[in-house]
Amino acid sequence: MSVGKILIQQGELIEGTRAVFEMNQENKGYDCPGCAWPDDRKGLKMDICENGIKHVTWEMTPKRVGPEFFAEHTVTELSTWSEFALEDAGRLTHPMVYDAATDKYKPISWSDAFATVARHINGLATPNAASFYTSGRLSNEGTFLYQLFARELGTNNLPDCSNMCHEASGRALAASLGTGKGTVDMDDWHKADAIFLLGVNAATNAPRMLTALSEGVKHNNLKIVHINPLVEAATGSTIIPHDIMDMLLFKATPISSMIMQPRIGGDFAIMRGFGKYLLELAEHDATVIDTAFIQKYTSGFDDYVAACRKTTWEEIERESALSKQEICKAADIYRNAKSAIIAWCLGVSQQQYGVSAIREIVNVLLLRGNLGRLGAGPCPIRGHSNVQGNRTCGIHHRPSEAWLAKMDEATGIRSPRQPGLDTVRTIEGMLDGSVKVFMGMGGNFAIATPDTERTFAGLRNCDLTLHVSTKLNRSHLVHGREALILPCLGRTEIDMQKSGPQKISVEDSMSNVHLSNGLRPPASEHLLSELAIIAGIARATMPDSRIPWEDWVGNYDLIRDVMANALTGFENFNTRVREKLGFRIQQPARELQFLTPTKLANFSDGALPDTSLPPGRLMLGTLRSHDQFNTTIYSDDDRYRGVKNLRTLLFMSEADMQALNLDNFDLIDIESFARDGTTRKVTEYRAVKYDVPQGCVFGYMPELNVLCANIDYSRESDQPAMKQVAVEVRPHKAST
Ligand SMILES: Nc1nc2c(c(=O)[nH]1)N[C@H]1C(S)=C(S)[C@@H](COP(=O)(O)OP(=O)(O)OC[C@H]3O[C@@H](n4cnc5c(=O)[nH]c(N)nc54)[C@H](O)[C@@H]3O)O[C@H]1N2
Ligand SMILES: Nc1nc2c(c(=O)[nH]1)N[C@H]1C(S)=C(S)[C@@H](COP(=O)(O)OP(=O)(O)OC[C@H]3O[C@@H](n4cnc5c(=O)[nH]c(N)nc54)[C@H](O)[C@@H]3O)O[C@H]1N2
Ligand SMILES: [Mo]
Repeated sequence: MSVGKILIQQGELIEGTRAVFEMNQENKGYDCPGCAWPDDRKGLKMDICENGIKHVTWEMTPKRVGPEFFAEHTVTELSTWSEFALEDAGRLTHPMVYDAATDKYKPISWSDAFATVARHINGLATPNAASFYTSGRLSNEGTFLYQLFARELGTNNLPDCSNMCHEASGRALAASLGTGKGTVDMDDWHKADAIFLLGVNAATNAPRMLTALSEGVKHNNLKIVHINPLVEAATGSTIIPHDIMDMLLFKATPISSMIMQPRIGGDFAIMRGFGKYLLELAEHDATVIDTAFIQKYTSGFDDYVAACRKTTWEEIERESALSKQEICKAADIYRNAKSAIIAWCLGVSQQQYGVSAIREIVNVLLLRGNLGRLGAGPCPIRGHSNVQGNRTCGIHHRPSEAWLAKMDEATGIRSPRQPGLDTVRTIEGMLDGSVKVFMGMGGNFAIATPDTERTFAGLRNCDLTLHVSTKLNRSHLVHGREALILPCLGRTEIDMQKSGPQKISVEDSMSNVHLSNGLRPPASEHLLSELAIIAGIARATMPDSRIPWEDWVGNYDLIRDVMANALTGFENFNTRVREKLGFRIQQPARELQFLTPTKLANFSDGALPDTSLPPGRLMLGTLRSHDQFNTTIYSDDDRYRGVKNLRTLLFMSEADMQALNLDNFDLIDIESFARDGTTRKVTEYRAVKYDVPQGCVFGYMPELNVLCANIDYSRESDQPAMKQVAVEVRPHKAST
């Protein structure tokens, strides 16, 4: 029913339905532009979900935002529109340039747009005064061109949405296992005896995961443990998102063995508790830990044992807000599983101690040799559909020497070695004037990032801001002295170049690379592909570039041939990506080869921090509703959480509401406290009673990014701690 409503709302009942049948097909249709969950590889003919359909039809809307639209609305007026209204206006059709005299965007030719960018970049004292952001939808081929352009220019300033997403996962896994990625694949999900899910709202953000979970329960007696301060929908039972019969009959499969509700940031403590308990048991029962595995493949075990001994149960109970008994009960499920997967998403990564928590997850896996064999291993759940491929193909502000050297050799450029700026530092750079040109390759930097007001000030302080986008969003309205909107083809559209229609490739959360093929006519004849836009800018900026940009854009196979030499794991790229299901990039850690300095898997032995707040303060976690994709808001409802028509809300425990004398839906003001002593505030939110632990409150991103101080990034990952913001809540006082 929900899907039907979306198709009707977008006026796409016929075409939308057809498009749904073209999605996620074995190398024929296009890859769903929603989340990065892998397609089921067992020949499933329709591996789709409600939210994927929303993302696709949102791109397919018949509405258009062309020169006439911009002639009618000043930027000042558009700034009063909601995020929903801006994107709902339709697809961008023409390249546009901001005209300060009229406060309107007006059309510009592609060649003039490229020349404008070139003029700004070539006028900079250093290429490091430009910063090139990516959102995780860009294809592998587009990514490769984008990083090549930035590096030929001479900068590693390649911030991306990953800096706010799974940076902590990449850092933790690299330190522990010598890989930035998870090691498991769908086979493992099907064969695991136990799966631990930490900090993910699967029913909304990776709905197709529910298929794997319910099949595991039905066929494999899978045990599932959910660890989340909020008891999310589909934690207890699920209806498989594409099983029409189950959907029609409302037939739910139970998918939970245990639900744990820790306080925010409690995952590190829970995992430490698992380790402590298992090590205690192991003193009397040799089967509890895999000593042979530990001896052969790991380093740092003794220090880890010492750290577990030193951590008291009191500390573990305080940090997790769970009892020892409950933690041991979950640890028993882990111990009794022959093979176990631990999976996590933003609830774990967007924390001050996210890296420590994820390393602790790996510690627990190593204890029982849950690595490098069927049904076992660590599994970060990635966000954007190609965010993992972006990293693989070079979006990294701190690339390794080995990666750069291989890429340089394959392309003939000489990359800069100085580390570049990430998202947090790009914002600071714009504010202090050291970053003068900002380019957004997709995404919505202005409001996806923390500290909305300071980020706005930073963007306004730039000489030039330019965005390659499909739809109008806030980042076009909060702009530099000069500003460009460059409209591009969407993933569902035919990408016609000199040598014919082109395909691009993406990498999912489990390292599978496969082709995506747009099948619909473009939204406008003036659109260019993202690759053509990058090439156009590159050529205009570097007329003497040694890269044959024009030839490459004429035939993406030529780009893939170079990528095959530049990227480990992409050998014979053009051939292998055309196989029925594409290919999986080899994962050395999965083969128990660890590219760490010790050549072993490293235990970590960090102390458990004390993250308790002074009295009166609450910990805020920002999250997504069911009806949004990051900054794209489809409606103000949050169906699974029972919310209608309200986004300015704060989910609070009954106890915290009582302490503040609040009734359900009372108006409140929320103030946040950054570590540098500054405060930030939102007013007239609504307190909504919800089953969350006392001391923890939750509300929606991107609205609450206003409260996230840029300075409060995690010192372990440099990632903004968007799920750990210290706040005070007060009844709203009407200003007099
Ligand atoms: N429909 C839809 N799908 C999406 C997206 C979308 O916006 N809409 N976004 C995509 C992107 S880019 C990403 S990164 C992913 C995000 O996927 P999620 O990580 O599921 O995203 P959030 O909505 O931020 O939810 C975080 C979850 O962590 C829980 N949590 C908060 N704090 C803690 C904690 O301290 N410990 C634990 N264990 N849990 C905690 C919250 O209750 C919530 O369930 O989804 C991707 N898929
Ligand atoms: N407080 C708080 N903040 C957060 C988070 C949080 O949990 N809490 N989560 C963070 C996370 S995990 C992420 S990933 C970021 C997301 O940050 P971003 O990736 O920057 O934001 P999106 O909302 O995904 O970007 C949406 C825009 O992308 C453009 N777009 C859509 N499709 C295409 C395409 O095919 N090509 C191009 N070029 N453009 C396209 C459209 O113009 C659309 O307006 O937000 C982060 N911000
Ligand atoms: Mo993300």
